[in-house]
Amino acid sequence: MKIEQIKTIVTCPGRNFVTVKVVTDAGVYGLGDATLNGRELAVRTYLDEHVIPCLTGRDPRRIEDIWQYLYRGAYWRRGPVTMTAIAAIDMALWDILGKLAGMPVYQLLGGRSRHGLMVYGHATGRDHAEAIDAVHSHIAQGYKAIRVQSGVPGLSKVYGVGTQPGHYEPAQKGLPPEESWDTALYLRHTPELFRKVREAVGFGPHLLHDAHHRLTPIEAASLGKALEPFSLFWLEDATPAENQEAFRLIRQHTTTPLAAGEIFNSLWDCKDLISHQLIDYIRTTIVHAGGITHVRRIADFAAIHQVRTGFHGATDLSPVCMAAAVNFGLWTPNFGIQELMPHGSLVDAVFPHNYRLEDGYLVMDDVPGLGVDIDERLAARYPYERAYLPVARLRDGAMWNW
Ligand code: CS2
Ligand code: MG
Repeated sequence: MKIEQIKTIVTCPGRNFVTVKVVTDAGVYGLGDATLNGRELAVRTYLDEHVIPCLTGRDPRRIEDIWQYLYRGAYWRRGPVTMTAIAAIDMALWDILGKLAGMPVYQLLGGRSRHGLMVYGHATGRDHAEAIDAVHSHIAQGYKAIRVQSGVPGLSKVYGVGTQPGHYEPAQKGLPPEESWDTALYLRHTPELFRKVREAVGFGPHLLHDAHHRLTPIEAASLGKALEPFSLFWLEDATPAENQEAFRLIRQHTTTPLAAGEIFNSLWDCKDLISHQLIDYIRTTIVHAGGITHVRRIADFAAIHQVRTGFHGATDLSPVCMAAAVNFGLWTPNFGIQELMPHGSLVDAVFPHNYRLEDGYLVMDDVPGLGVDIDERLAARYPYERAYLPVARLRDGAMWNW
């Protein structure tokens, strides 16, 4: 059996997605997500110019060998562009293997560990009252876990808070918007938000919060401590994690569980965080960390250190990645939670899929492969549009962290 053709499909049904389609001579094809928010065309070029020409004619069932070929063989290891490109090919090959076997990919990984994946939804509000309304509406929709973000008085815009409750889009059309940031205002405001949310809904629902890497380690430690009475499921990306040691300081001061890793690309980015048990949840995703083949290694490494998965699942991860995440989460023994920001109906039409939300859990029917497709004709009607995440500047104009 041979790989006959591989193509990259770029489409923008409201936001940009890059998809890989691997076609075999056996009449089956596989899909992989290759979307890297704000850097989409770099991955497409990497695939088109440097990966695809090396793969045509190979046996698509040699998933491990192709992974090692693309990772070890390239000389230049790791990095978001490389690992997203490898991930896309890897996902597509697992999809093909599932179709050949007539089984969902989770069966190939070792079968179901659970009936569905507990997800967390996004409750956002421009102020506390709006955020609390959004929490109520998520509870009414059956969500068992809810991330809460709100506007901060004194800051005109806060990332992760939409213009309407419950919705925000990570990227904006055009060049990167600039937002201003003030850590002191944020730190004053956030514990108060969670005090009010707990007062309004009690301790039943799981609550989560994302600090988007904006804090220093000591600021993160103080926020974690201030949030302890409100019993969070996790505090996410409290500080930038290039220096994995930074989390040791946070850990010394707080028992609020910590999550990190949505921007990591390999096990090497989280090895120390996991082995020293400095985090509780690893957010590294299939699309940005080398596909199912590599994320399985991360999850297994995490399992022996009692770290659970909590994959990134914002709207910039396509339904192809979500389908892979659902298959993965049904199997992985140390699954923790899955982020869910539902795509709109147009994205769902471009990527028809088999997973769905039922009473706060993502479930899927048994279909061969990943259980997702692409409507190429519809996709072609929405060409790429330049779009970026915002950047953050401090009050004095200096650039600040993501
Ligand atoms: C966020 C995302 O979902 C999350 O936890 O951090 O909005 C993230 O910033 C974007 O997906 C980046 O592309
Ligand atoms: Mg995040």
